[in-house]
Amino acid sequence: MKREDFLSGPVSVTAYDWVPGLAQGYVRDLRLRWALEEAGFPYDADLLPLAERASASNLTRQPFGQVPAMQVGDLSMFESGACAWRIAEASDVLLPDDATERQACFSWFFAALDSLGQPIDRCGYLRYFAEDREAAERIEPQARDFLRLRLSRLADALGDRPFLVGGRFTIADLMMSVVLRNAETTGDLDAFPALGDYVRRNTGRPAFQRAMEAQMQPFRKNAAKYEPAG
Ligand SMILES: N[C@@H](CCC(=O)N[C@@H](CS)C(=O)NCC(=O)O)C(=O)O
Repeated sequence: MKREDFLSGPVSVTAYDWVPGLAQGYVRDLRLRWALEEAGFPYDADLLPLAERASASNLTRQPFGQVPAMQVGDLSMFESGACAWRIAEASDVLLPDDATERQACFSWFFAALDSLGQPIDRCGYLRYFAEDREAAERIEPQARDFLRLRLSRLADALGDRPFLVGGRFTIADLMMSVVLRNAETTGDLDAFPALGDYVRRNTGRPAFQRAMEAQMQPFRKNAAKYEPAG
C-alpha cells in the first residue's frame, strides 16, 4: 500500500478507558500513539473498558482480546509492532530513505520486540504477576542474569551514539525505548547508565509526552468510576 492510501482514511487506535495503576503509562497503545505523534498523523482513540477486552467486537479487531488494534479507513490491523512499523513506513520522519539504514532499522525494531522484549517481559512477569511466588523467586535471578547480558550487549552496540541507526531518531529508537522502559521499572537499567540516558532522551521528546498524556487522560477521568473509594 502506498503512503497516500494509508493517509486516505481516518486513523483510530483501540485503548482502555482505565487500567490499574501499575499498567498506567505502559499500555501498548502508547507505541502507536507515539509513532502517530512523531509522524504527525491525526488519530482518534477508540476506548473500551478492560472488562470488555474479550468481547466479540474486540476479538474481531484483536484476536487475543487485547489492545491495541488500529483502524485506517477500512483496513484493520493488530499487534503493536506491526502497527508501529506500518505507521513508520507511511511517514516521512520515522524511517531513513537509505536502503541499508532502513534494513538496519528493521533489524533493531525486531531486536527491541524479541531479543530485548522477551527477557524484559519475562522478568516483569516473574516480578509482578507470577502466582507461584516460590517458583518465581527461584527462577528470577537466572532470568535477570540473562536480561543483563542482553542489556550489556545492547549498550556495547549503541556505544556513545545517541540513536541506533543513521544519526537520527527512527522507529527503531521508538520501539527500543518503550521496551526498555519496562526494564527501568524493575531496576534492571540501573547498571547501564547510557541506556537509561537513551530512554530518558527519547521519552523526553514532545511526541512521547503528548502520547503519554493522551493515554493517561481517560485514566484520570475514569478513576472515580473504577477505583474503590477511600
Ligand atoms: N503482542 C501484543 C500484546 C498486546 C498486549 O499485551 N496488550 C495488553 C495491554 S498492554 C492487554 O490488552 N492485555 C490484556 C490481556 O491480555 O488480557 C501487542 O504488542 O500488540
